[in-house]
Amino acid sequence: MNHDILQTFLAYLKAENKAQAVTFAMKLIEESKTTIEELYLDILAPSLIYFQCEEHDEDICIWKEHFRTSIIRTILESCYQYVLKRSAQIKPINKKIVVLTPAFEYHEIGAIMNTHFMMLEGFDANYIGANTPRSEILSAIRAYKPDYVALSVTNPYNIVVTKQTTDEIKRYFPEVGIILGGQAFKDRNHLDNIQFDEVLNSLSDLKAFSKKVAS
Ligand code: B12
Repeated sequence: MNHDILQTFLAYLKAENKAQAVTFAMKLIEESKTTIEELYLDILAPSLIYFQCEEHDEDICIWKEHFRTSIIRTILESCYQYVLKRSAQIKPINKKIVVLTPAFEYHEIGAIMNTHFMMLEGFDANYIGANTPRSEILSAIRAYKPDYVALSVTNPYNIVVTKQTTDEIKRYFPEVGIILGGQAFKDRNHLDNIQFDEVLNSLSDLKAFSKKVAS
């Protein structure tokens, strides 16, 4: 990834210039200067993960973080049509995945990105939302009949609700596989006592999983 590209993008974000940031990112895709994977992992993710507020006033920091996230979300939604186009050209893996974040978990950018990555690997994947109550997850499984449910968890406080959610999924739908991903599982101790089938923490993990499932 060209360092100047990241710096230009960060400058638009720093100036809170949503129009220029979105236009710049979409041009990179339209002109094939980056792939979707590079855009997400080398530009969008670091622009959030390494965001540091220069203000001393915490209130200002919070709206800046919200605004930055909303810019990134707009770019992700704008990329969806390019994800569809590319995924139409690859061999489908006939497996459905429902992606979500469990109740109380508001961090959703990683979940949206990975839904797109799953589509680009050939999965029939859909992101159904953040902060999803347990009853709604069970209802989505009943209606949509996925092969897998993928839960993205960032905040370690949400490990307890993740355990309750995965216990319920396995109790009522033992045939549905559970995929876990997100910052909370970087600490493997957080997996203790949770029922799951796969933990995927990177695009290479996801690629290895798709190979395994497709074969
Ligand atoms: C944006 C943001 C928010 C936004 C989220 C908005 C949104 N719509 O998503 C808002 C403002 C809501 C928010 C709120 C809070 N946040 Co916040 N937030 C962030 C921030 C700046 C970026 C997160 C992000 O989007 N990263 C970019 C994505 C792409 O990275 P990612 O999620 O890790 O995903 C990658 C991988 O983990 C993986 N992955 C993720 N999910 C999945 C799923 C699957 C299936 C797979 C295969 C892979 C995968 O793939 C991605 C690409 O590599 C981080 C800073 C940081 N260092 O991450 C803090 C951070 C996560 N937040 C934090 C905190 C503490 C909070 C609050 C508690 C703050 C508060 N006091 O209110 C609340 C909690 C809200 C809640 N109940 O969930 C802490 C968490 C610390 C911790 N480990 O406990 C962080 C780390 C900030 C910090 N340094 O303290 N936050």
